[in-house]
Amino acid sequence: MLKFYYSGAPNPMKVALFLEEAGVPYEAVPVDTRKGDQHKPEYLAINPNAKVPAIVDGDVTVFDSSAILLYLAEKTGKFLPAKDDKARAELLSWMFFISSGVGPYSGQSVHFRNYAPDKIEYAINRYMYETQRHYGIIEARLSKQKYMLGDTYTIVDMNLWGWARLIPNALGEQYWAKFPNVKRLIDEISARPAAARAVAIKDRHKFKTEFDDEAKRAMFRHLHEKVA
Ligand SMILES: N[C@@H](CCC(=O)N[C@@H](CS)C(=O)NCC(=O)O)C(=O)O
Repeated sequence: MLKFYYSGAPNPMKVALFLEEAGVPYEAVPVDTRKGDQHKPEYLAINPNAKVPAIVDGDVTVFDSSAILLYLAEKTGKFLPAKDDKARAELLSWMFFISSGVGPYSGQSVHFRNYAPDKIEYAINRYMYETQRHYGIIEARLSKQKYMLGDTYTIVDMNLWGWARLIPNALGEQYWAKFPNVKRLIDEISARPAAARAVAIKDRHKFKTEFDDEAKRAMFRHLHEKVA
């Protein structure tokens, strides 16, 4: 059975949503990133980047959430747009836009707003600026169409859902008012039974909740290693 290496964080949750939506049988394997499981040699053999998610499907290993979504969608033939060059180009453009822009900028915005030991105004402003700029582009698109690729719910919407439901953490609760169409889509996806099941997966396992020194050492390794 497919093994899904996960935690309750945004990137694994996109994959959980797909697995639940598509009805793919899987075994959820917890990777407790606050305990440092991501750095264990057996996990690094699956994902050398020491992050979640990753999947092992028979003799196939895939890491990085967008790569996993594309792999699973192409394998199952589900949640993809029409099979023509134009639709595939749109699919790839928006998948990469989300994975190289929305995800990293949102993640850094959450970090500098909530976790950095010093509140660095320049860093907070830069990452919030870029995060809200990316959501502005998505808002403009969703003001003209129901889903990211038109009339059909696809992996691009699932990819967006992973991070956009955390807009309050990345930007602040008040930003929902700036992105009403992003909110419309995220609320619609969150109301789907598959999304509720995806979010509930993490209750099957006991993850560490404290963000103590062990967690910081595992997740913020730069705190203990000066490279600049
Ligand atoms: N580009 C990767 C990023 C994965 C990522 O940053 N995962 C986070 C959770 S959302 C993680 O594993 N954090 C633990 C750590 O940084 O040690 C993807 O899209 O899967």
